[in-house]
Amino acid sequence: MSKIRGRSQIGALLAGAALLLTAGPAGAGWGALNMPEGVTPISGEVYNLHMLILWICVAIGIVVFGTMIYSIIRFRKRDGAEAAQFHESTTVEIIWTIIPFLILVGMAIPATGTLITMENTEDPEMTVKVTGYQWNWHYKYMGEQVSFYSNLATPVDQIQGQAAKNENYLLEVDRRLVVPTDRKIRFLITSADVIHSWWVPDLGMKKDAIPGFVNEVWTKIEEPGVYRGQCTELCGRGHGFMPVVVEAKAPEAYREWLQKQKQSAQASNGNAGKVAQADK
Ligand SMILES: [Cu+2]
Repeated sequence: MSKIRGRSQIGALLAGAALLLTAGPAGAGWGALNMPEGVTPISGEVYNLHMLILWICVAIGIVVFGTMIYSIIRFRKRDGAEAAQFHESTTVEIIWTIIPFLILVGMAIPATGTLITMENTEDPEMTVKVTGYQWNWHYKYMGEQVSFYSNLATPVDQIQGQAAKNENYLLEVDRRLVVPTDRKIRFLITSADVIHSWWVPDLGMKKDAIPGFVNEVWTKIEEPGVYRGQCTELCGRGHGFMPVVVEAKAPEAYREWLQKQKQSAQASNGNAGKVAQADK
């Protein structure tokens, strides 16, 4: 009786596992579980790399657990099976060294290629300096005299649970980082106080912001849109309150936006000058 029950349980487990596997990418909720594919060539590469390594791990899991489960069922001590002895077997040692080595090389080759592309910040078409503060981000468009802080815009009553939470709860800012699509943008990332980390999953991009260091990262966004991220280095009490919002506009719309920023910056400088004059 117990034998039959045991077999049926194993059968149910195997059927469950098969169901999970066949559900695959088409299964409901898969997209929510998996990492985003993103909107840049790098994020696409990272996604493909992740899927390749995932399926290699799944194959290894099937081979290892398949062998284990088969052996447990097929060779039972109760049925008189005796363990084979492999002590000091050179052949076995060579096999279990060479196979993992080949698997690792198979994963390292594409991963190295992606890392090299990721780190290649040469020949950018524009540069934005990103500075982390406790607890907001500062963006400076290099060579454009445009710079501003980007603060959390989620109302306090939502944070304190006194109002219903927005769709982009804790992921909205007063001023977005606006960038053009189809341009190689270099980001210089640093911090003015503690270590922060600038992270936008859809752009396949995450870099530590370290005081006294300037880290580089680059992106080329293919689709206009709004991409959200967060600080991902535990940086203090307000760590959860410093989102990153990047808005990618078509190059023409971006130029218009930049022009407006310059004009309003000039206007406010002019006003500041007038106030200073009046004070005298
Ligand atoms: Cu931070």
